[in-house]
Amino acid sequence: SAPSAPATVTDAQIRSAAIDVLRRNDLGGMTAAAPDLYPHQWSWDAAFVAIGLARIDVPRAVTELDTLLGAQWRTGMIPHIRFAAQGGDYFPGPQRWGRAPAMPDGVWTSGITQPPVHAIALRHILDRGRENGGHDQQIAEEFAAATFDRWLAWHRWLATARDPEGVGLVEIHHGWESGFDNSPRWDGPYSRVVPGPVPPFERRDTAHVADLAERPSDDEYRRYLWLLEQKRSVGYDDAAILPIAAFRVRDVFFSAILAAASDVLAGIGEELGRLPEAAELRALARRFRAGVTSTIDPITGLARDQDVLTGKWIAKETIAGFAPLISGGFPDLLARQSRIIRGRRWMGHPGLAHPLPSSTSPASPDFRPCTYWRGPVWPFLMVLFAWAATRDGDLVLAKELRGASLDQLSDLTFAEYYEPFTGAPLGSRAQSWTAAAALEWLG
Ligand code: 9YW
Repeated sequence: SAPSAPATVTDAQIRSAAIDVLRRNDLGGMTAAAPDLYPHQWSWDAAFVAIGLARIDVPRAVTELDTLLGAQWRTGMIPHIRFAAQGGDYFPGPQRWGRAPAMPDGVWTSGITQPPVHAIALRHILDRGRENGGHDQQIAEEFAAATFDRWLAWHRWLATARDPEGVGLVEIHHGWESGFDNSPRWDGPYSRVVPGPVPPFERRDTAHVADLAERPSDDEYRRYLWLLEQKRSVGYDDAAILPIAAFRVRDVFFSAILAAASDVLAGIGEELGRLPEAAELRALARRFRAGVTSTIDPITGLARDQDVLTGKWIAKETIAGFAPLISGGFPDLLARQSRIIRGRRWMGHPGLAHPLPSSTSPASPDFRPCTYWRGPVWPFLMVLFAWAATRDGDLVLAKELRGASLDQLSDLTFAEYYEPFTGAPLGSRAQSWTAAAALEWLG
């Protein structure tokens, strides 16, 4: 497959192709994460989609987040999937997840969560609305004021239900909650999951991709489904799952996002005059930033996850190791991480088609160039890293990420993920958050 597009592709062509992808994936009030593979709204995808939409249509960006909020559980949790009413073909679908007491009436969702990037998207919407002024500004500001308490409830739920001991790290109960489904980070914890009986299943993802080596194996899938059954067996109750969960991992990257997003939401709270809540969010940001910092491996300089069930650190060489670049932290830590990510095990690896950090280091024994979260480059993550780098004044890193990512996206496939060495598009094509990334880069 062709790694790079002809040099004649212009920014205007990238923009119009990206807009086209988002239009085609628009199901009404929500954007399908991908046209065939993921025909529903995914939580963290929706946030990145909103960032991209805010560049072209502020009211539509607001709608994206509003629809997602319609799926928020009574506990405050935002579920990882809001199923489209028209029921696109996806497994595990709404029947497999079932209903839970905390699920909103009349809405079908999954029963697990995903990283809380939403406040960052809300900030982007506000900024774009204010740049445009007029109706866009009014809609964005009204939305922020009207929904502040719901985002606050979301952050509070994560800080309590998912950090019951107050260590400053969010625990996840399923690899899917991380958004890094089959990352080598989860190999150890999954290897200790002994799946109980799982109702028969037929996967759908494998029908949509050409090469099965790009997807998780059936054995991995059985464990994924067992964790779902465990959650379902307790009605998705946050306390009842803790003593029985076969997978409990403190996810450092998720925690870093919570830290960053809590600071952003605090800033919005301050603008709204919600000072006690803003102070609470600042304290959350500090707590989770400190949690992230506490995981650093002194030898490698990378952040680590922790398996709650064994108490052990998980030290895999994945992009999640750069969690401090997302959460922010001490200047010397950020400078060290910026050096590492631009070094030869990452962006500076000599074999890369584009100098971008891959999901797993090409220098790691766990690296698989075509397999999902075990190696390929995920464009939406580049936007998150560049946003955080800009926040922390690392403009060189932000600029390098933007340039290389735009080169990659000029193949106009807007693939779900890319082979790092050849630059070949992999997984789904016309993936919404990839198109959104292009729009954000183009400004
Ligand atoms: C799945 C939708 C989702 C992303 C995840 C990614 C993948 C597969 O696709 O998950 O079936 O949920 O790992 O981060 O949100 O794009």
